Amino acid sequence: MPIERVELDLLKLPYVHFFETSFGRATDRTFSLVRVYEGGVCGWGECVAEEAPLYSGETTETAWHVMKDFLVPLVFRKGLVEPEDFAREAGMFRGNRMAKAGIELALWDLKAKKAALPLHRLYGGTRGEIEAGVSCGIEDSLEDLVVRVGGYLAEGYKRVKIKIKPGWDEAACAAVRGRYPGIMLQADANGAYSLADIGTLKALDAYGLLMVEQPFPPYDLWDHAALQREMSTPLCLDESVLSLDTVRAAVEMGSCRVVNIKVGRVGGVVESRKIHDYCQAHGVPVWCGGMLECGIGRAHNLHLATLPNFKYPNDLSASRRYYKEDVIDPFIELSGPGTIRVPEGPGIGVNPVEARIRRASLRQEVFRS
Ligand code: OSB
Ligand code: MG
Repeated sequence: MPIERVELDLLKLPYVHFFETSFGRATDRTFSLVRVYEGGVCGWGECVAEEAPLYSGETTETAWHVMKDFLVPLVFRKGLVEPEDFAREAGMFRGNRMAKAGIELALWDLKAKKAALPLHRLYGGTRGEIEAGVSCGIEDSLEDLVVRVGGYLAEGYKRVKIKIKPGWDEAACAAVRGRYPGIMLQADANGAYSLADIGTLKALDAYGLLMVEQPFPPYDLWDHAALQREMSTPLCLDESVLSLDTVRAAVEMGSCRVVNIKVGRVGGVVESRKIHDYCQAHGVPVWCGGMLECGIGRAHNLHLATLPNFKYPNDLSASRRYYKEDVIDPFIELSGPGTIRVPEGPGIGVNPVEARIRRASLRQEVFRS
């Protein structure tokens, strides 16, 4: 049957603790939820576009506009229900990948619920538990950072990523590495450097980092390749990876040795799986990045991260690391030291809580076929 109704919700949720990157400090997150209905079954998606076009060119408002005025009408006009059909047809529109992913994810959840299977079974996932890492923002002082990292380690996280920017890089790595010598540690610059900073970046080789993520801006594949030739630490690309084509260029050019997959950034699960398979065939490990999603987007990420070439710990943490009132029941929690069990119920396998969504909602719109 065709999709009979689509609902969009714009939510604002306060963080448990502010999150600061090279883009600035945020104390809450605005994002949208997508619901698609077919014959009384509801599929859920999350659109990870942020309020400001800092991480990506999309924003909550551009994504809303593209979903409302182009993607939802496309679903109705062509009677699209299968996520693969939607991905192919939505390809007629350029860019706007986070908007596309929001709808595609909802269609995946719907498909799995209709088949009464957890999503990871549709994807061909090969594990029931994923490795959970934690992403730590820039703090007011190095001591604050060390204390915060210590708290996460005490909760059981086995891999820590710290955000870096010019002026908060070597000292931050030295402080954390000095206090916790044996941990899996990595750094993420969100594109804050240029080739002129090569000395600072090369100095990070001394800290035994698992990888350095996205030192240069997104379109600088060439300079990433030049830096990777000079550094022994593997580079990982996040913002640069928008599609299978950009991954092929990056891998062939030697711009990175590791790839961060975010389903929103690449426009959906169909594209994520293509990237995953290409990387697997070329000996490039991947891991699942995060956008500080609420439980709905994070549950989607958990299922994706069950694929076999997700070889590093992921930016997937427990609900409480992000939000006091996550919008799902039960909350996502660590199931063992540094691991999260993947839900086994149908679809995403977590239950959205309507009352909490209503409380956090800034705006809702309903579309009928
Ligand atoms: O660069 O990985 C990033 C959050 C928002 C935007 C960009 C990034 C991040 C994170 C969060 O690091 C990771 C998470 O969701 O746990
Ligand atoms: Mg990143």
